[in-house]
Amino acid sequence: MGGELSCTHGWIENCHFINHFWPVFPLADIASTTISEVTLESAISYTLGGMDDELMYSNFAMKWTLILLVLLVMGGEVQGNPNVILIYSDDQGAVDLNCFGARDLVTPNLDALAGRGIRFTQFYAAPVCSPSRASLLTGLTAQRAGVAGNAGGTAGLPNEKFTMAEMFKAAGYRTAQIGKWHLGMAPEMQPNAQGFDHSFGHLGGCIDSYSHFFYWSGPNRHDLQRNGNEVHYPGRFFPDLMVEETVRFIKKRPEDPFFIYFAINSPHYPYQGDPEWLEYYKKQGVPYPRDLYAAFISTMDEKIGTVLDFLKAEGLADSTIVIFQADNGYSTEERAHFGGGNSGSYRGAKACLFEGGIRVPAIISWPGKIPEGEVRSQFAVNTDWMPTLAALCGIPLDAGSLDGKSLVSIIHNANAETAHAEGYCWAFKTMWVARKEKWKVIGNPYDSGRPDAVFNEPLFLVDLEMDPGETTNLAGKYPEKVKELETQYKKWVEDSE
Ligand SMILES: [Ca+2]
Repeated sequence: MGGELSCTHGWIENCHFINHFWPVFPLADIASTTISEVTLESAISYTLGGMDDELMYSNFAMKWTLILLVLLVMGGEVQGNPNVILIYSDDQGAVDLNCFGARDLVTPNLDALAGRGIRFTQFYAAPVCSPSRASLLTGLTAQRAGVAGNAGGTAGLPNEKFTMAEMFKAAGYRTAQIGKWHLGMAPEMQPNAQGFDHSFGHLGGCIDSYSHFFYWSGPNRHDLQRNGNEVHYPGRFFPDLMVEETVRFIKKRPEDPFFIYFAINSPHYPYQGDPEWLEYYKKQGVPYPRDLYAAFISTMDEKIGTVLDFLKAEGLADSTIVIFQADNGYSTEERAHFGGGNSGSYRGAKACLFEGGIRVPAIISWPGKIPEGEVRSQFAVNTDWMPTLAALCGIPLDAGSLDGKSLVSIIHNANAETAHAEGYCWAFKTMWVARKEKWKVIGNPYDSGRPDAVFNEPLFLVDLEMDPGETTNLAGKYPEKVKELETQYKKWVEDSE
C-alpha cells in the first residue's frame, strides 16, 4: 500500500476539486494507479511525451497532470493512505524513556522508534486520563470536548463531538480502539458509537492486567469488552491480549488502510511488570517503588516492540505512521505506591498543572517520509495530532475550529515557529494555567509531586526558559505579565462555554 495513490479509501472522493475537474475519466481509473515508482521528473516527461499522440495525452498526460496538481494542492504530503497506529501510554513521567533522559530504564523499542522518527521535548497533554484522551481524540481542549474531569458515572465524551476515529472512518479507513477507553460507559459514549468499527478493552480507568477487574474502587466489577459485549480471558496478561487483537485486526484486511488507537494501560497502576524485568531491576539495585514502575515500563516497551516487529514482518513499516505519547505525568497515588515515575527536572506529577503533570514524552515516525532521528523543541500539544494526521494522510478536515494545529511544518523543519504562538490554556479542578511563549501563569497552584508544598499566593508566574523547574514565582516582579495572562485565561473560559 505504501506510495499507492488510491481513491477507494476516501480522500479523492472527498476532494471536490478532483470530482469537479474530472469530466473524462472515472475515479476508478486513477484508483489503480500507483505513484510509488514514478518521480516528478518522469511524470512530467510522461506528460510531454504524450503530446504527439492525442489519445496518449488523454489517457496519461491529463491523468498525471491532475495527479501532480492534486499533490501540489495537498502540499506534497499525500503519499497514498498511510496506516496510523496511535499508541497512548498511561501515567508515564516526562523523562521515563531512555531516549527522553532516563538512565535507569531499558526501553529499546521506543528508543528505536524515536531513532526512526521525531522526538518532541516540549509536548503537552492534560493532567489526568479522561481529559487527555478527550482532547487527543477531538483536537479540542478538554473543556471544549466536554470532559473537564475524569469520566465516571454518566460523565464522558458527548456523542456529538467529532472524533479522530470519525475523521478516519469518513475517509474510508478501518478504525479500531484497543485498550483503555475511559471516555464514558453509556452506549452512546462507547468506542463503537464514536467512530471505531472495532473495539476491545476496558471502559473504565484501569484494570488488573490478569483478572481484568476494575482496579480503582469498588464494587468489584469485571471490565473487558469487545464491541460492547463482555468477554472473559481470565489469567491472560492484558497487554498480550491487546497485541493479539491488534495483529488480528490488521491481518483481517491488510490491504486496506487502518487507524488503530492503541491505548495501553501501562505504566498505570497496578504495577504488573514481567517477572524477568522485576528480577532485572532488583539486580540493578533500583530502589522501591521505582523498580516496580521500571519493570512495567520495560514490559510495555516489549509489547509495543512486538506490534512494531509485526508491522515490519508484514511489510507495513514504511506505510504506517506510528505515534507514541503518554496521556499525563506519572502518578503519586497510593495505588501507584506514591510514585515510581520520574519527571526529571520538571516540577509536579499527574493531576496538577505544573510541567510534570502535563509535559509528556511524544514521538512520531513514518520511515522515509518524515525526518528520522531528529528532535523538536517547539511547544506542541496532544490536540495537534488530529489536524497533523489529517494533513499527513491527505484527509480533508475543517481544522479552523480546533484548538490543535498541524505540526507538519515543525515535523519538516526544526526551525519552524510553534503552532501555538497565540498561547494555550488548561484547567483542572481549581487549578488553571495560561501559557504564552516562555511565560506561564498558574492559578491556585498545587504540586502533586510535593503535596506538602505551601503556596501563599494564588498566582504563580514562571519564565519557562529561565526556570523550567518552576521553582520561583515571578508574579510580584512582573505584574503586567500576570495581568495579560489572566486576561488570556478569562477569554479562554468564555470561549470554552
Ligand atoms: Ca493517565
